Amino acid sequence: MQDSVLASFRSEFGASPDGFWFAPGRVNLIGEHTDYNDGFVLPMALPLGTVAAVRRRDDGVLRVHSAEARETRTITLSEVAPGGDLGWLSYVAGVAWAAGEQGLDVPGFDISLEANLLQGAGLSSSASLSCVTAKAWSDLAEWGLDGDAIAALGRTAENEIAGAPTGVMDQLASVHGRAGHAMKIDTRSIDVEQIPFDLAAQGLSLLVVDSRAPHALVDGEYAERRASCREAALMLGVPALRDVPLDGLDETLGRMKSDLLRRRARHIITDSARVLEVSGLMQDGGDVRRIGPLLNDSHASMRDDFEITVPQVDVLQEALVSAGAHGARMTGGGFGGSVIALVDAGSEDWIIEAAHQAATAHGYDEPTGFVATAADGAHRLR
Ligand code: GAF
Repeated sequence: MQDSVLASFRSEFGASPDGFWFAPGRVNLIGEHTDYNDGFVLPMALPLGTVAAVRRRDDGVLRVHSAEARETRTITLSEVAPGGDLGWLSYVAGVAWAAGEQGLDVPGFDISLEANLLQGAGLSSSASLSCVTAKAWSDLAEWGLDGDAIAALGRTAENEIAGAPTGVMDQLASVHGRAGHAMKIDTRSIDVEQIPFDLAAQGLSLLVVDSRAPHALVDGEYAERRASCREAALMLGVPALRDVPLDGLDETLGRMKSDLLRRRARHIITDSARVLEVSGLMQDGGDVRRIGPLLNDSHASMRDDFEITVPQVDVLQEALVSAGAHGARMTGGGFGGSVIALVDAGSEDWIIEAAHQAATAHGYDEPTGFVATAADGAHRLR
């Protein structure tokens, strides 16, 4: 991608960039929607993401070329503010606004962007965009930010300027990713623990299968889940659902008046607990296949209690498990997106083929799949 990004930078801006940066997307192994409930998550960064060629300028102007959007847009940084409607540009310009709020001096930049991560696949293409921007600018404008601060700029851009009320998992994963590792993240303390995740050594692979289901109503549904979780925490008298103990959970939830909020809370509390169980199994050196049933439980919890899956995704998950996956679950925010599956190395092709057949038998779009490996987080390429 670096060559084509360089070519478009030169043709759009008539000069050479100061450097090239990359930030990845992610898959989350388990712990979904737990990040805005102060809970635990277990993502890993992908080798796929966004490459940016960037040159500093000093007139408070931002020019951005996006290969994906096939356009170049120009904006004066002082005009960026919450409540606007910048579309894809908000994930870039929003970083400038977030940095300004932190008292950082934002000089202006020319950027050319190219991504090899599909939008809408639930693999955090937007976090890779905001984080590559924040990382490049921190280096070029000498802000000297650490990983947590870069992730925070990306999240503020998404929350305040793009208007997506996300938690912080995706940005932390995009920044802190490490090859061969998954990250157990405590989203309350922002403690990131790197956990070795070498599937090949155990004869295993992690498949990512994109359902290609359209993301209808994503923003509204996501915000609605956040609101339900807040309401459930209030009802239970805790600062966040993370604070509800797993011991005696049925009894605790039984006291709730609303069945809907009870189910929402049960998903968050049990999925956060599953993160601890899965990371414990990954760390004890035993057979990683043992995490399979927990992946399936997590999917059932998202389907039945949190209600963030769609039929296309449920069909895929079932097909993957029936074809021999040790476990499978939807990954990411939901309402479409991708399913991950833990499979034996060598079985990838026929398991993906089984997923194709199941999807087409239901009249759904043909899913696309790839084998995921854990890669490094945001960094300068050259
Ligand atoms: C999306 C959000 F951006 C994350 O913060 C997280 O809540 C995730 O959905 C669900 O776990 O990716």
